[in-house]
Amino acid sequence: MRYILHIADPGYSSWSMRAGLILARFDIPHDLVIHRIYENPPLPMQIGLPPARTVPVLVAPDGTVIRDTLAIAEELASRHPDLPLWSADPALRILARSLAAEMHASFTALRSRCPMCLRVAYDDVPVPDDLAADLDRLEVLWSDALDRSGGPWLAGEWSVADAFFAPVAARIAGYGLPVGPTAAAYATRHLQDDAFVAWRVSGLREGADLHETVYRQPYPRREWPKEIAAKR
Ligand SMILES: N[C@@H](CCC(=O)N[C@@H](CS)C(=O)NCC(=O)O)C(=O)O
Repeated sequence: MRYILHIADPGYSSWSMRAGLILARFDIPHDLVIHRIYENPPLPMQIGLPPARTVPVLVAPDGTVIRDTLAIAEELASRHPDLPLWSADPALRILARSLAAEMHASFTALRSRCPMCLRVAYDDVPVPDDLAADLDRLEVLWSDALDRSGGPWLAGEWSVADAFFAPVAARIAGYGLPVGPTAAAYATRHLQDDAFVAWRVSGLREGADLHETVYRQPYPRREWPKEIAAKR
């Protein structure tokens, strides 16, 4: 019995990546259906599961359709109580849920100014005040979580909270964003994680080079980093 996860361009769709990493990291049997965000027919028609409008969309083995990454994570946790999707420890579970919820609802400057792109990395990216504020908040959240849990992931073992911040690590890497030593080490952990690396490989292979069109950036390009150096 397998799940079907509808995603879009894995090199660019950060919400797809979050859901895909959760399924991959917890070895939940699934197949991917890959759509193209900026091709016709429009994405909702490609998905073909109205009223689903965005990706990811998960179809459970019993045919139930689940929309929105947070709802997908919660439903997977309900259907697989044996798996520590949110951590098995009650206090760390609350921590993981709080972190994922804040990521889901916030960080608008980071998300709009630095769209995820797993194909190229940039130098000399400006950091206006709203982006700097988002980076400051990351430092606070990540340091607090790693202190409480003892690491190496936000809630100790890898959890949904880490899935939600994996595309943030990709943005820090791709845009060379200035972070301190704790955030740099945590983001590097993502870059070197097998599931992250496998997702990035599919992102390099699948679909058009959107960074040459809709996501084109005016900054000089550099090689994708293997690790992130602290810049604060
Ligand atoms: N709140 C949604 C956001 C999903 C989302 O915005 N997905 C993007 C791809 S990363 C999308 O489908 N964009 C197409 C569109 O907005 O038309 C979630 O958590 O799943």
